[in-house]
Amino acid sequence: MSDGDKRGGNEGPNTGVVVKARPKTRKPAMYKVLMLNDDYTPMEFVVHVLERFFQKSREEATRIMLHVHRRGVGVCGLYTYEVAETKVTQVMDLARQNQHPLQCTIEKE
Ligand code: TYC
Repeated sequence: MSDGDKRGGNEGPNTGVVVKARPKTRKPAMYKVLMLNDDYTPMEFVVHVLERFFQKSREEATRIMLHVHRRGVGVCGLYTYEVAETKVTQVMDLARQNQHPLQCTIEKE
């Protein structure tokens, strides 16, 4: 038997313990969807948009809309990039169809 060859023990590199491989993963980057104030879009339309595309209750939607109205900008939600992009497109499409100048943007968290 060679020097490093210790048979019969239960220590060393081959003790039958299985350790699952745990490849490193990364949390996806998150993006805020921001709503911008303007002087023309009706308040009710903004509340509707927040309910329809951001799953807000009427109370929460109203709170966010009033925040944007008073402060100029507000957060609608936090999403992965593709979801955030889709929300912005949906909001801007509906606003345009209704001839409202409502603007929405994305900001990295
Ligand atoms: N400022 C608009 C008004 O007085 C209401 C409004 C709120 C518009 C939020 C856009 O993102 C907005 N009719």
